[in-house]
Amino acid sequence: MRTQVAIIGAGPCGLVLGALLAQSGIDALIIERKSGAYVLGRIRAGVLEQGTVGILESLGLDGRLKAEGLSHKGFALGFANRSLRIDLADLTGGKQVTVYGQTEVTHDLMDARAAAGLETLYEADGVELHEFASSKPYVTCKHNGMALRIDCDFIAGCDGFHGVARASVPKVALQEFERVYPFGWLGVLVDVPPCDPELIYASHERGFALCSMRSLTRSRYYLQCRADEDLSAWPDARFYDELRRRLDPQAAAHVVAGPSLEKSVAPLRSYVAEPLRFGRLFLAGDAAHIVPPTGAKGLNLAVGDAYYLARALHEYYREGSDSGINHYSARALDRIWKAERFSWWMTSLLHRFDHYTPFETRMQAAEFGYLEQSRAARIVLAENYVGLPL
Ligand code: RFL
Ligand code: PHB
Repeated sequence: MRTQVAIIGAGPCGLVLGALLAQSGIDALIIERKSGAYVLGRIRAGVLEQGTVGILESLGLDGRLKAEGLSHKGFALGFANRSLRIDLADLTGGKQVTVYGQTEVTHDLMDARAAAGLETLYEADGVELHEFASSKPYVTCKHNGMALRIDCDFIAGCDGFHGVARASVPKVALQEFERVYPFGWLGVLVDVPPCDPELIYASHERGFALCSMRSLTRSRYYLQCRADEDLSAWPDARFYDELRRRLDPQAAAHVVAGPSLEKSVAPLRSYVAEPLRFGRLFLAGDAAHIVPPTGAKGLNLAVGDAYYLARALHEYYREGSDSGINHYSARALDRIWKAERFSWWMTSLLHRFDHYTPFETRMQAAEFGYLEQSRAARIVLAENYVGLPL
């Protein structure tokens, strides 16, 4: 087989890249290890920045997003017994975020791709990347029991943190930056109305809690937990008890308990690989970087990378210029590091760290007090949360 761009991974990054390339008339084939149903079964992010919504709009993918997505103009930060509303719209000159699940974004992208007759190879086994240091890279895999070779001009590694693309790069060519946090998030998805119309990020001496949602009838709750937490130790009743203890009394009183549709533990990690280009291979999305979910940046960064990469490839194919592909890595990394900083800061402010000394705990309290007191500090938080410009 032959294509111009072989995209590894059909998560949001690979699917958005595929859609943007199709819009530029660039031929791409997506190669995904799992089935479509499996990809849609993963419950992940829920908050879209305005820039992400804009990209989906430009692809004509905003029908269901506009109808079913929830506009959020603010959220609450809880700290001990205090609560502070971050008025995003007021602090950013009218910007907001949209609550619309990653599952739904992925669904819309998959439907549009199928309707346009664009090809995705699902359940591709043993994907391998070859010769990307040369001008004739290719990808091999097994699909429906057949060995395939896909010749291409470029390979886009959009295959997530545990994918094959980054692992194919010689170690000496790659610089890695990492912080693994000593805790995880225990998440529950449940068909009950959210306890508050807006998200609540709550810092508590027992640990962090987040009240989020997917719709007006579906809630998503998280609790800070051990990184190796045993799910079987968390029947629903224990989860809701613990959640209520970590929230202010008013929010706690509004938590409606219900049977969990999904329950999982996600580890928290900050990670960046540099650079993002190796000859004719580009890394994008979680394949290139991970943020802890506290700032709601993971999905948005993945879409941002896809946007930069699509623009670079548009310049290459449509304008005959190498400039975009030469600058992709630096351009994307500049924005990635700022999102890394924000996600690390918000994680550090709101979680309980067992190794913190009383000094560091006081630093968290001082940071929160400063946010309460200073509009400038709240503006910094708000402009990062709604998303830095693309
Ligand atoms: P994805 O979504 O991981 O998609 C990568 C795709 O590549 C496929 N793949 C391969 N395909 C072919 N060959 C191989 N060898 C392959 N190896 C992997 C995978 O099957 C998959 O379909 O990466 P992408 O597209 O870059 O998108 C990134 C976002 O998914 C991610 O940043 C966020 O979901 C992160 N994240 C969260 N972000 C938030 O903002 N809020 C959250 O609540 C939140 N929860 C989460 C998360 C990430 C999690 N992971 C990665 C374990 C919860 C979890 C559990
Ligand atoms: C979610 O709804 O899953 C969610 C929302 C905000 C975050 C992280 C996760 O910061």
